Amino acid sequence: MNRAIFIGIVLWTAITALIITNGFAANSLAHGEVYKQKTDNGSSQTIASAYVVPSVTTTHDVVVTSSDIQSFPFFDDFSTDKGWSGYEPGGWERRPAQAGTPEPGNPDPGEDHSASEDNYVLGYAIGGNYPENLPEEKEIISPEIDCTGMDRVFLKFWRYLNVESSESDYARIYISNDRTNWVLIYENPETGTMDNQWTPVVYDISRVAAGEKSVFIKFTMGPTDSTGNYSGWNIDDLEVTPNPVYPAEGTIGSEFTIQGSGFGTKKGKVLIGNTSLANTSVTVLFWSDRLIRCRLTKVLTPGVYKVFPPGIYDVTIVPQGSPSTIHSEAFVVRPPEIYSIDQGAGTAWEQIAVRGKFFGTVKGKIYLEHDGAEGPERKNCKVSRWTMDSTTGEGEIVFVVPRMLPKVYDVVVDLYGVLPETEEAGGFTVTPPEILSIQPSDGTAGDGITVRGNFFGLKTKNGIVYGKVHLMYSVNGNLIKKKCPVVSWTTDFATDEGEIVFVVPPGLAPGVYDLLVTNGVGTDAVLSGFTVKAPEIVDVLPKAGKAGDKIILVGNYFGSKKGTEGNVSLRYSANGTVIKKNCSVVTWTADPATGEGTIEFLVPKDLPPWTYDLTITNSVGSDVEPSIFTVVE
Ligand SMILES: [Ca+2]
Ligand SMILES: [Ca+2]
Ligand SMILES: [Ca+2]
Repeated sequence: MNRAIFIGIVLWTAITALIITNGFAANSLAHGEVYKQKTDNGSSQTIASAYVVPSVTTTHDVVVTSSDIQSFPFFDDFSTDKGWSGYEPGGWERRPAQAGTPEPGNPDPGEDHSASEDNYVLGYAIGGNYPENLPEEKEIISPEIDCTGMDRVFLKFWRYLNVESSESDYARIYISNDRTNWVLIYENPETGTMDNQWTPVVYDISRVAAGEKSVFIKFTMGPTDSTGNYSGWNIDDLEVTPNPVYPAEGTIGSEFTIQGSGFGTKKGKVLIGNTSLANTSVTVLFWSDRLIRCRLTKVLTPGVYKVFPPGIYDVTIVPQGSPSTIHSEAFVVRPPEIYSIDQGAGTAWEQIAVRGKFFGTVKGKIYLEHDGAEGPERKNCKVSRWTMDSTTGEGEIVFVVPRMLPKVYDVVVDLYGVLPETEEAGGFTVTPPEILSIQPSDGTAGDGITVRGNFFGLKTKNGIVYGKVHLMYSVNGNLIKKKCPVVSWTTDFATDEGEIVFVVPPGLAPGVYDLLVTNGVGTDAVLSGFTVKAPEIVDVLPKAGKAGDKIILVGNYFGSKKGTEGNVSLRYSANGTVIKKNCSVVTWTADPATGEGTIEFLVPKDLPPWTYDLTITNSVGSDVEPSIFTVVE
């Protein structure tokens, strides 16, 4: 491509000369001289013209952009300034795409068309709306483009345009050979224009541009009326090219158009081929004398497709009854590109979305892979969604995380098995559960305990229970795990936040335990995370009563149910005499959040009047309050 663009610093070092440095060369220019730079094909091009220098000797940092003639084909992704004129702050701008506010119409996009680091686009009021009451057309004009020797010329670009009906506001495109007389090639229609994605457009501008030494493109915004200001033009990846195919890149399932004339009215064939793939016909969706629409597919047998490996292809048009036309290197088959993985981490059976381009319209394979001792190890992931927009190439794959070891994995997209794979290194981390809180962190048998955290995933899959909660303790150096009944196990897969409610099992001695949460991937443990408590008596009301009276016992860690081991008894022992009677329990309740409990019991019959010890027992242990209750007659 014989194109040379210069951005550098101009140093005013003398009254009538300037020096341009760009890291490669330093040239001193006198007034009236031009700075030329050798291009890839060896020819010289004008990079900058010296002009009358004011009589100052100060140093200025100035960005100089070329004002030379742009060679053909012309391509601009707006990452550098190629010499468009008409910029003004808040009007026509070249800067990173910036999402705007929604109303009315769709806001400006937050990203440029092809994923690039600079994110630059050409747009009107980038990140905002065009103003109301613009009195005239606001213009941005391309550099001069030399189309000498081209008998067909196409203007192609990606558009994100929002503009009110042309009864109110205007967006137009013009072409010129002299920058004075302009030919209108586009005006927004009477229905409002509301792009909500980057949209490819192509115009055959041959009638103005074919064979011409000077071609200029002009976009305009306005005039606008007094109400309804939309977000206006956003333009990216603009080309002036003889290639009639557009978009000129894609993959299996991509649709493209071919513009021209003399195709005939009867449907012919379109072939794709190169040195590695013999000419192969693709699906023709529409055929007219001036426009053909195709899809890059060839069905070999139902469900089996011809593979077009990534590469540059010739496109051959075969009309019925007239000679074929070959457009050399007119279409590029692209490998898949991964832009983002919606969650960088997750646990078994989560659905993860991968966004990108050129995934194809037929389901391929996606793997999680890492370097094992014997080389790469990978697991094929179940695919629940595999889509691609056949025009823009934008796509989404949703896969299910397999049960695999917690690790950082590469995400590998494999289209049709035979094409080169696309990999996002370290793109996904398979993650075991993470416990963030245990509420409450102590309790007794039967209490419901809530564990909150991340990556709990699913409790049960295909009838197999993977989700488990244990309390663990050590006896003589041996770790013993007691399984806890799980009441509920929930995960919000959008955020990976989850909640588990388990019940403290019976049969554990009072003490401090480690809490373990396990799922299909692994286990998280909170050491000393939970304390099992025996009941504690706080008070007895009233402290005296006769047989049959209802007495209230207040305390902690009674447990929410009496169960088979729950017991309240009155006891007296002195001089070898032991009197002990179990009391009939009327109610046994506990607040699991606070551990506070209340028991109502009846004073037993046949107890001699005396002052007794009171004992409460549950499956964890007992508490005794000496000489607290007096039986009276
Ligand atoms: Ca761009
Ligand atoms: Ca308006
Ligand atoms: Ca805008």
